[in-house]
Amino acid sequence: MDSTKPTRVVREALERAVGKVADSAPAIPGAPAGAPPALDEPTEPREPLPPKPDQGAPETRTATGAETGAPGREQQGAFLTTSTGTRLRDTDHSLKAGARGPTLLQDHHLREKITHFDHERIPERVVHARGAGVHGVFVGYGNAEQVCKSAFLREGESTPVFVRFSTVVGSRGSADTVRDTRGFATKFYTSEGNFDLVGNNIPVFFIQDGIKFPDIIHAAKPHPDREIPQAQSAHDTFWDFVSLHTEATHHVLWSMSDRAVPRSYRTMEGFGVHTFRLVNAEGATSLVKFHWKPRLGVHSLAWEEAQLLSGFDPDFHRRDLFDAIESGAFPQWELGIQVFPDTPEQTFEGIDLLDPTKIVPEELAPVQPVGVLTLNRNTTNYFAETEQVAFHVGHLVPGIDVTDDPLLHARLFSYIDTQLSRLGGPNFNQIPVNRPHAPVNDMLRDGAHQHAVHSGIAPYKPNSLDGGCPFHAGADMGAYVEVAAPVAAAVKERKSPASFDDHFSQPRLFYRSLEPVEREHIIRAFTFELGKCYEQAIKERQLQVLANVDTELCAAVAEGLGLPAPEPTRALPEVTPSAALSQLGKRWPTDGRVIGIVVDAMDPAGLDGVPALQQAITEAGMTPLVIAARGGTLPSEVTAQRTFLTARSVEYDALLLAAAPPPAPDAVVRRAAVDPRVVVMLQEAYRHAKAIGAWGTAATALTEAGIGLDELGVVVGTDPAEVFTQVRDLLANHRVWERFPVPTT
Ligand code: HDE
Repeated sequence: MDSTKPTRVVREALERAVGKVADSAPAIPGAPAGAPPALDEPTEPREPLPPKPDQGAPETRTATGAETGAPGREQQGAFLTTSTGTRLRDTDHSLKAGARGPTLLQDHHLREKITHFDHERIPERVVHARGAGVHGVFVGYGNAEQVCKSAFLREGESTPVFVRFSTVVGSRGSADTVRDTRGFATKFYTSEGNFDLVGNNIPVFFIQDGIKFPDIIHAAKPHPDREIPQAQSAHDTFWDFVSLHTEATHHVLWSMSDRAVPRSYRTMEGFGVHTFRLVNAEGATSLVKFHWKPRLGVHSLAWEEAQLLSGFDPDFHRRDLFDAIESGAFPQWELGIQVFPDTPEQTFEGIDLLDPTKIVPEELAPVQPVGVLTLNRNTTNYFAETEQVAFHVGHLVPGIDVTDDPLLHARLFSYIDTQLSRLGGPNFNQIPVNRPHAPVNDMLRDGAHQHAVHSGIAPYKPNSLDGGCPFHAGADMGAYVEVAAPVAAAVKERKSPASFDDHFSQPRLFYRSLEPVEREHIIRAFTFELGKCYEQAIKERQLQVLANVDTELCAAVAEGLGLPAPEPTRALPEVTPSAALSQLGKRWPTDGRVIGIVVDAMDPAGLDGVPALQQAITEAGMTPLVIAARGGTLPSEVTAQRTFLTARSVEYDALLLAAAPPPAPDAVVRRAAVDPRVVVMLQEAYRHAKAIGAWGTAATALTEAGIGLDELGVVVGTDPAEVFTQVRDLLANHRVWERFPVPTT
């Protein structure tokens, strides 16, 4: 298959689709409204303010997919009304029998307002409850035609998409940066109907058969008696289950790796996990695995950073995504496929393609890019879009079919079923964010929240009363036709194939493919999580699992736990490491990174060079945030975005010091040369292996923090622009990796 990069046609389609937002991007993203508010409450009636330039809503379609151009039920008009459009004079006081009298049942406005409020919440997703959604566009490269006939993959074809990223275990209000798998669900509104690719940022899953899903989720969720801990796998029930259920081991290794604490949604890979079956125009089939490859590379947080962020900024990932889009740093991923011949045994190089706990190393089957996704519009309303979006692995289009992966089959049932209770009925596909852009003519009728006013009297087939409409389409007219895949003669039984029995060789492959520093992070993650368990039997059982993965890993975790390391109970296989699994060793674009600049509000001379530095950072596609002892406008017209009270190093990818500010009046420790919060920021940034730059007298702050001026990743100079250039260069490696301690063996 030809894997050429985007052609001119693709670039043009992309520019058409993304251009409009880029033009109006503000310098510092994150302001809450489209216009700054007046100091006093406005009194003149006016139309509602439009959304901010980075925001968009689902395209205006009817419930049957036709383009309308008409506004939906948005806020409109200058005056407050009831839900049926009657203007209101007062929404601040209930109707009472006198100012000090009882409230009257007659007050229909009060009752409508409170009743609606009482029902504002819908059940959160049973898994993946916490998420962030944005709009974008997908442009096909055209090179997938040999294997897939889907229209959205054609050269230059531009398809609107909605993507929802999520954590799995936590409740809707939990923190973004917990150690967890991330969901990466994409709805393509293609001309042939909606295609949902409902994937994760980890390429394998805990279970091989969907019937085990309630078990793994019940084990990972908080303990049912006290409902603790929230959004964590570091507790007894999780480790109890996975230590007994060894098919989870591969996913567990990924969960204990840096992959489970992404730096950003923008720096995550995505995976379809299951093997899918593609069909080309001639009807030939191939088996494939889907991959999303981020243009910015795959990067993670340091574990301590992730923990601190859970407190300092629980919205870190969604804020990062929205701010990057608002500032015009649109994240991009290439959609890639690994292609395997569709053979009767459905294996590739001895790997069972129906086993969702296995990957196929990229060295054996390269990932071939077939199109590019650009996320370019934030939502206008979280509930209407992100909360109500309903994904379903059964939303397929011609050219894409499922395989007999038993995990996928349970999902084919589950996703429609869950929407019924979450979205209150069977008409969830009529909600604006779920509406297809292809015409809908489905003969499904009535039900709660029916939006369509269907005409005709014969919603059944065959009929003559509606002229026989709607008619079946043939495959040549774009109909979805399931592949006539053979099913091997079999008996009915509750059983997995013998090829699903190997639970240890791929976890070992993953561990052995990583660099020493990445392996050290896995060791620490296991030690942390098992260290949080109360039951020694569970720790010992999990150590036995680790012994069967890797002796060094097991020994290091056992040492951390203060327990003896067990011997493996089976031979450890030879594995060929896959370099593609490591995050290290490459250099990446730095778009959308955040640079903190520490200044001294009392030192006008030191502030002189800051505006030019801010401009250089912005021009480099990054966001500069000035940190000072107090907020507001400082000398040299510099505005402080953060103060020592609100800032913490975890928010920044790199720190620049324009000054070594003395303790501010609100510092607890006053007898020091440098404000203690600046010292903490520097020490944390250093510990998290971040680049740090300083010029002039600011270098004294480094000394105060115990950081040597000649240490790796510390840039000391005289010219701010020159220091920034070197720091930016370091950022292309993501971190100063050499600073992390590594295992000695
Ligand atoms: Fe899901 N999963 N899942 N899942 N899943 C849901 O659907 C389920 C699985 C994934 O942003 C639910 O609408 C079962 C694998 C994502 O809205 C629910 C099984 C993968 C999202 C559900 C799996 C995923 C979900 C919850 C085992 C990676 C978030 C609410 C057979 C390939 C989608 C909802 C969004 C959501 C069931 C396994 C990914 C309950 C039964 C494997 C990204 O239907």
